[in-house]
Amino acid sequence: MSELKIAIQKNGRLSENSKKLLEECGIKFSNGISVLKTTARNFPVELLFLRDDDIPQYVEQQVADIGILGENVVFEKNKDVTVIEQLGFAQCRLSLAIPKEDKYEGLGYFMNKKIATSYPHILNSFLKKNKIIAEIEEISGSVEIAPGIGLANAVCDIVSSGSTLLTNGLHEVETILKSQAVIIGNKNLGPEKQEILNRLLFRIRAVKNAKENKYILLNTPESAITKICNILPGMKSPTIVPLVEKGWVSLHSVVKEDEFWERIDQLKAAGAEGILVIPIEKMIL
Ligand code: PRT
Ligand code: ZN
Repeated sequence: MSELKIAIQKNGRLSENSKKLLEECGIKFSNGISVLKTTARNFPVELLFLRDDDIPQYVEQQVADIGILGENVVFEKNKDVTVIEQLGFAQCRLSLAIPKEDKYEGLGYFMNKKIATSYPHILNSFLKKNKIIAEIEEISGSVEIAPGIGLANAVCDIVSSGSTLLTNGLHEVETILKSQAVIIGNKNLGPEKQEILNRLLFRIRAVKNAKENKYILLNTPESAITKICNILPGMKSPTIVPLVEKGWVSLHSVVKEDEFWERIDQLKAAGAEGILVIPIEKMIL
């Protein structure tokens, strides 16, 4: 039986989270001596360790069947691959930044300027779309120092906290794209590999759903049940278990992580007591 070949970043910001995600899906890897690839012990996948920049090309050429990398690199490389799933980690943005003492009144600032970047393709499309004529200076690393050493007037670079720009005397003026880690795939996977991929995606979604939700338990007087159920729609509808104390119940449900604090305030106001919030390990919808 063939294996699904998964390309992940060998060494960098995506490596740990990519491996962790597969491990959370219950996939165990043998610690082979090869630094290039390893096979899973309990699932038909093989891991290839590559530079992130090479992953789109290798997936296009089916050296790997799928790959995990940042959307920024997927768009920049512009290869014939499909984006299959967003993974939620390695969130960042590709932005334009200029010296902090410069006044900024819109994209016209960049007219006839020189912009340093490692993303010439994305930047070029962005400038074209906005009818800005500017020179693109392609550099492979330390883009943020370019204005300081007189190589360019501005930069187009990846930003996360913003502190790199700040320490280099730059300020962010435009966001070109928002990015996160994604799974890309070859467009011609055969039925056997597609079946393995479907099983893998089922597990990945269960892990993702679990992270995005919390299990919540609370005590409430029976009279407040309807009100509380409206605040907590849950997956289907909440579970209600009677308490020994008459007129009271324990109510169990699932709440989305990003709505969590807002819902808690509403629950307290509705009369809920003894609220417990528990992480969910896997969630199958
Ligand atoms: O060796 P290889 O080519 O595989 O790795 P790489 O050096 O090209 O990439 P790596 O490991 O640095 O990043 C991999 C991916 O992580 C990127 O393609 C993005 O999708 C994502 N990511 C998330 C980031 C950042 N956050 C990030 N902050 N990639 C880079 N940065 C850098 C940025 O270039 C800048 O220098 O961090 C600095 C900005 O960070 P803040 O927090 O100071 O704003
Ligand atoms: Zn890279």
